[in-house]
Amino acid sequence: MLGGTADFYFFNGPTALDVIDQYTELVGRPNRIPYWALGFQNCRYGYKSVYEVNDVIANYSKANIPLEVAWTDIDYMDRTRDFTFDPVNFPLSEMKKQLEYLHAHNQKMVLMTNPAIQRNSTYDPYARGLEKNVFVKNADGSVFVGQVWPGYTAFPDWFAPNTQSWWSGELKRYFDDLAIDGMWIDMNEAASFCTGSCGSGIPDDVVPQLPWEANPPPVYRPLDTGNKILVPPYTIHNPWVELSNKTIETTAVHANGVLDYHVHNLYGLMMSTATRKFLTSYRPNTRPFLLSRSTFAGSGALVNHWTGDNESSFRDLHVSIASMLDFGIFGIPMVGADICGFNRNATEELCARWIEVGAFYPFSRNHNAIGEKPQELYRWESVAEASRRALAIRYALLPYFYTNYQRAVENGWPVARPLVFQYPEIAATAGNDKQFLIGDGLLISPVLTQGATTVDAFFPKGVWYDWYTHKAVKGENKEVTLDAPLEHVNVHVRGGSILPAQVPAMTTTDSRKNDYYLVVAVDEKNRASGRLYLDDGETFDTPHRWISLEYKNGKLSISPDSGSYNVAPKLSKVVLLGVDGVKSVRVENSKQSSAKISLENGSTTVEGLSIDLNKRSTVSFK
Ligand code: MIG
Repeated sequence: MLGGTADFYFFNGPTALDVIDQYTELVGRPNRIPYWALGFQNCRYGYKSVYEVNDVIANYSKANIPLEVAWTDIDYMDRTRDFTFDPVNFPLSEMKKQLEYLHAHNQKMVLMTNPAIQRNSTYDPYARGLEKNVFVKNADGSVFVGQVWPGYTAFPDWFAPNTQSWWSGELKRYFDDLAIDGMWIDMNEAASFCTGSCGSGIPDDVVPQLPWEANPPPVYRPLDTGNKILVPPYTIHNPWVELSNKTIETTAVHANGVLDYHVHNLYGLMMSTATRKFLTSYRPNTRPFLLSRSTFAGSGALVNHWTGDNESSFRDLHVSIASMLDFGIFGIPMVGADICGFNRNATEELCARWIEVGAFYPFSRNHNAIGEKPQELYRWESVAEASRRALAIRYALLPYFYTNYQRAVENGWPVARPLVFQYPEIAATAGNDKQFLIGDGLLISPVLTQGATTVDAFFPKGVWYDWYTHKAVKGENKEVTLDAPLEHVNVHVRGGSILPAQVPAMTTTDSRKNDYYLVVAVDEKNRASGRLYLDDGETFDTPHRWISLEYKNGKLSISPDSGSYNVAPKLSKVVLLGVDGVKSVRVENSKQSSAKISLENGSTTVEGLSIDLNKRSTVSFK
């Protein structure tokens, strides 16, 4: 922000979650995501062909690692132009086959789209855009020229009256070609390779050779310091010297003469609005999935976010936690960093440690830069094993993630939360950026340093149960050293919470068909509670149902509200953490004779139940 008039809003809480609730009430609640968006996703920049991506898809399944979404970066485009397909390496016919294959296996496809449009009169999206007068201009009325992947480019001006219909028209043609499941919008700051304008008077069809090599990094211009729009008196301490470096210039002009200077930061938000508008009109009752790099206050209502080009380093693995938590505060809870890191080569150890964190990012996607060593999760045995284990927890807890996401949609409450939200009175939690909670019941304590095989994890007061062993850790507001061999991530359930789960499968669609189970973790008073939210996970006007879960005095009450969504799979298992010595189980008034009870490390697992979740029921444990 460079100055101007600011309106301030104060949110009085009193809790952190209240503040986010109040803030998102103002700027817009997070968008509803399709259920599949919670699955694990794979991407990279630099896949050479559709066939290579086919192999990647097959290799995930061979390695028994769940893959929900196959992403392709700008590589699929013909000379990196939007809405086109490389006829040799990514021919449309083969992309269609890939999409069919994915859909037949309950998997999805997401592709990238950039805002910058190649200036080439034979490129129809540009020609149609010129005709409809949709591009950002220079002060003299000519089209503002930047440079992105396809060479010299024009930028859609989202303020111009015809831009929405033009953009929707281009996207419709593209979707009619290939009915992809979601969109990835990038470079929408908007990024450009020039320092501000690439120059005026460049004729339309001059196509510089394709990126980087032919176009060395921009030379700094002599600054016209007298021009307060180009060189404002209060700058943002841009380390690259000039404010308009590598972006649309502040002197560029939008519709009605609005200077870019005043609206620069809205570019990604407005592109998000226009793109979402298309998606909801193209598929009216389907929740779109949209991922954007540039966001602004209110973006969460439209899009989801990844944290941009990080580096394959332990430092950036660590930083990713704070970034994720920040975006929860900003009202964009569906967020994650590039798993295993984008720039630079990931090592086996780093990648294993990263999926152990990334399996719990609300948005969980491995992404790599062009030219870096492959880092798909099956590339190393230890990474594959770490992935299978961590993703098995994620997939088991999909109902819990989804329930928490619905809390975000209704109240803004982030899915991934810092410990301090839950324990504001414990000062030591305030600076903790090494652990995080999913909802209020699951604590992730990952390894973030190279070579470590233990982790010092902070446990707030209360009782915590190890996900795997069920053993209790007594929280004493101090750190406890936990074993953390390479393929293992420490995950604890907070005593007092009930986590709804489902037997995990290889896709979210298949997981949704499996039996439910509950992880009931009792507190010192032998009590626990939780909720489960259910709907079809796809449409806007779906019926839904909230189910309250409560455990006390040895009784588990399952109380669905009057919602009309009916869930088919039954509740077949209850895991009681911190409850020992159970000898018999009774469901309502009928004897559940087939129930099998097993005891381990102070926990009780009851299997063989068949409880209808659409009806109120109680289960008593004696
Ligand atoms: O690096 O499209 O942040 O995720 O792979 C410049 C290529 C352009 C930046 C994105 C990154 C993506 C890449 N893009």
